Amino acid sequence: MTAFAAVDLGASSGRVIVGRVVDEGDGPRVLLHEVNRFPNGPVRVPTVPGATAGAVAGPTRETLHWDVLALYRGVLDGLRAATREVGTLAGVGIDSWAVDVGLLDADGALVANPVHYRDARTDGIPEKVFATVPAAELYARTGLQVQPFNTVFQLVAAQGTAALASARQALLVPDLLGAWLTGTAVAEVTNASTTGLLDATTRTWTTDVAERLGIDTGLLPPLRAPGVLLGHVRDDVRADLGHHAPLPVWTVGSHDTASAVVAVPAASPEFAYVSCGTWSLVGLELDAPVLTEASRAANFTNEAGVDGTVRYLKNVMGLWVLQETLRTWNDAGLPADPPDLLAAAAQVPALTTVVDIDAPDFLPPGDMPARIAAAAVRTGQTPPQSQAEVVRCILDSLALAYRRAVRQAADLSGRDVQVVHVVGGGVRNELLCRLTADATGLPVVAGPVEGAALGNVLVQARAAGVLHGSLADLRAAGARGLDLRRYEPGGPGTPGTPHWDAAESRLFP
Ligand code: ADP
Ligand code: LRH
Repeated sequence: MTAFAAVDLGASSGRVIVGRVVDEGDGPRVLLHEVNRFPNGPVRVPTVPGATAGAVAGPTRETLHWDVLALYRGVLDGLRAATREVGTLAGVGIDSWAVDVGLLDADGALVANPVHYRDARTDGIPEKVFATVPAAELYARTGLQVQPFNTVFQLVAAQGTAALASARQALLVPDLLGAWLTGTAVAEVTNASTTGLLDATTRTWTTDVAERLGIDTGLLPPLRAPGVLLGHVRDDVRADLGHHAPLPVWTVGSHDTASAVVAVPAASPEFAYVSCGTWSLVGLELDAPVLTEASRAANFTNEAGVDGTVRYLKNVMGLWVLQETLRTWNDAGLPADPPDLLAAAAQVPALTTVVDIDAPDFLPPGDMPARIAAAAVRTGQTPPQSQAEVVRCILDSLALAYRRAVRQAADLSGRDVQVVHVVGGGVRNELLCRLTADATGLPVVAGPVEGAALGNVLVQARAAGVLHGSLADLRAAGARGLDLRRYEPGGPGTPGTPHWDAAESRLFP
């Protein structure tokens, strides 16, 4: 038995999970055990006018940040617990949400808490960037979807700030934590592919694009593939963890979605996936990027996967909308118990109200029920009235968006899709899984819940020489330990695929 620690930082919680690779004669499999979970989310922090002595007080601004030090503490606590549990770990791997960076100054110190990708500082920035580097040119090079939060837009938005002026290196969140553990600063390539500054074909930095945009290319660290040794945990940290043997840190698919896709328990290549957590990432695994104009118009992204694969996918707004709805109700003193609300939503007639869940209105934190009502009115529908109707509207709208994304991905790439795999926390939402099967007209296989952690462990285990072979071999090892659930179109409480055709043509004429 060999054990690894997977650090997986999602937008709503961080976790440290021990993955044991065991083989009882029927082939290797991975057993996951969570040893620490800690909350994560945006923190709104104001600037203080006149923070510099003698400065003219400017208007107060508020910025959404991540509390990265609390996350680091959660990681260290988790690694300590993992060490207590298994004695000696064969490695640590770190993955997190994409795009956001911590800036380090010339002393290597963190300049400020990383800004959260839902902050409004990038409003209007994509248009400004496209005036210098046209959108079509950027897509042809990077293959990346346009989201206001792409790192390239964040760095342009930060131009002129004191923080960026003092920065010498920009580290994506998993790379920042990896650097704190080992002292080695790199950019792991799957996550680097979400910056908008990585060439989708050569997988090298597009330094020429950065220079045209006035971005200091010195900020960009050396690139590393997933599945290599980053370094060893520094002695002082290791002593603090109580880990006596040298502790390697392996690069993994450090973009959580890249790790989640590794863990998709697909038996054949004709699969689509929904990596279903705070976001829903819906798409296909390809051998080469799709850089066509039609793909750009549909805003599909070509992110780097493990073993040179391409994650050809669309960002669907995801369970974030439900999370923020529950938070809004909770703050207002209304009932906000997820199991009760999901049970009530299952009784609401399907497709009564559907909204374009990917509309930019749903990106920032806030009152989602009010935004849903406004979206319903804009499209000539009656807003959902009861809490159950609001929840049902969110789930129907998500399933409709999954259906569109799966079909578009298949059309744009010329690939056939026979099954949809759902991985991530959304696996626990049975109603959403049923609706997804019905909307797509395809069987859904749900599991694993901790997809990113499983993919993280699989890649570490191969790097450490404990597992061997191709991505398909890793998937087979990952699948062996799983309890998967299958949903067919036309399941209980679903309207039948033709009703989704009608709803789609109504909402997206
Ligand atoms: P992330 O990694 O982005 O933080 P997760 O993969 O942990 O997200 O998924 C979180 C989501 O999973 C929650 O927003 C919630 O909607 C869903 N979820 C988690 N547990 C349950 C449950 N028991 N029933 C229904 N949904 C659940
Ligand atoms: C999901 C995710 C997604 C990105 C978003 C910023 O956690 O990494 O793939 O687009 O966060």
